[in-house]
Amino acid sequence: MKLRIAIQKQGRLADGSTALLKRCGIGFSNGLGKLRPEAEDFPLEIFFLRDDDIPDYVADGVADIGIVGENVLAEQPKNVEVVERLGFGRCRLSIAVPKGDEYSTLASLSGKRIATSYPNILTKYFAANSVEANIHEISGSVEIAPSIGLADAVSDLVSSGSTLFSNGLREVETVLESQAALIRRPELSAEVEAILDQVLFRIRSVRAASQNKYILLNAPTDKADAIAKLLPGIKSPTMMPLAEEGWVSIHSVIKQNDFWEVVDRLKQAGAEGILVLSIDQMIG
Ligand code: PRT
Ligand code: ZN
Repeated sequence: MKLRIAIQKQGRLADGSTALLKRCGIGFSNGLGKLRPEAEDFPLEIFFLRDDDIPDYVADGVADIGIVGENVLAEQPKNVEVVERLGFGRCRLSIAVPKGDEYSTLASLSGKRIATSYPNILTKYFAANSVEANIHEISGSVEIAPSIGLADAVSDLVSSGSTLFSNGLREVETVLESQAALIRRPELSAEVEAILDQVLFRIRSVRAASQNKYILLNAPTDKADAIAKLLPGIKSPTMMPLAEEGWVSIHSVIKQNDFWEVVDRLKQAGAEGILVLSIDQMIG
């Protein structure tokens, strides 16, 4: 029995999805144009698909789990559950207007034509804000719609913002934040469910590791307690005397997000020789 996972064949989620599986120790050969490779050392079968097809394949039971952008799920809800958000493929669905156009609130778009590939999300968003606009669905190159006179505004996915900028558009509203998510079919056999648990355990360890750093530093013994208090570690930090009299070595794990702020405070408190290391896996 194998767990069948659907991931994007080519595109913005493809590398992140295969990299995540590899970091989980699930290797597979991607070459030879094989559409359904099997993992080498794990009971997993992989389907490479277009991202838009992934929720359907999972809902229909062709695959058991899949990796897809939350934006795709929000546009077309399917009978799948989000098990875990994966932290890559981050983007937002925004509304943008031509740079020179006036804009104050969403009501500025009342009666205007908005071009988008996300008509369902947009329709709901405008309805929720009691603004009536003309949602015009187009499947690609949304950003050129205003310049060719097809729309007054657009709603498209944005990550760096450079596509909007180079098309003379200005981002004015965020409709939805999105990232890649692991989805599953609600009903799975007990055997497949057990394999999924193993995959999830590995994914969570990898994710925890990438959100944390291992920090080592030297502190004068008389300042060690004050310095240790600055380390919001998982548990209280490890302290070990150094060969050099009057100094201790302190080890701890800190959150990636807190990192620069904590390092600044540690230096001010008298820490020296600060080393920060990435963590490969973090087993809770
Ligand atoms: O062939 P297939 O159907 O599988 O791929 P696709 O072309 O439909 O999707 P793809 O690979 O472009 O995107 C897959 C998923 O990546 C999306 O569903 C999102 O969840 C996520 N994602 C993250 C993005 C972006 N960032 C993104 N920037 N998807 C698209 N874009 C596009 C956006 O539409 C615009 O054209 O990138 C452009 C804007 O980028 P910036 O950096 O200039 O702002
Ligand atoms: Zn697609």
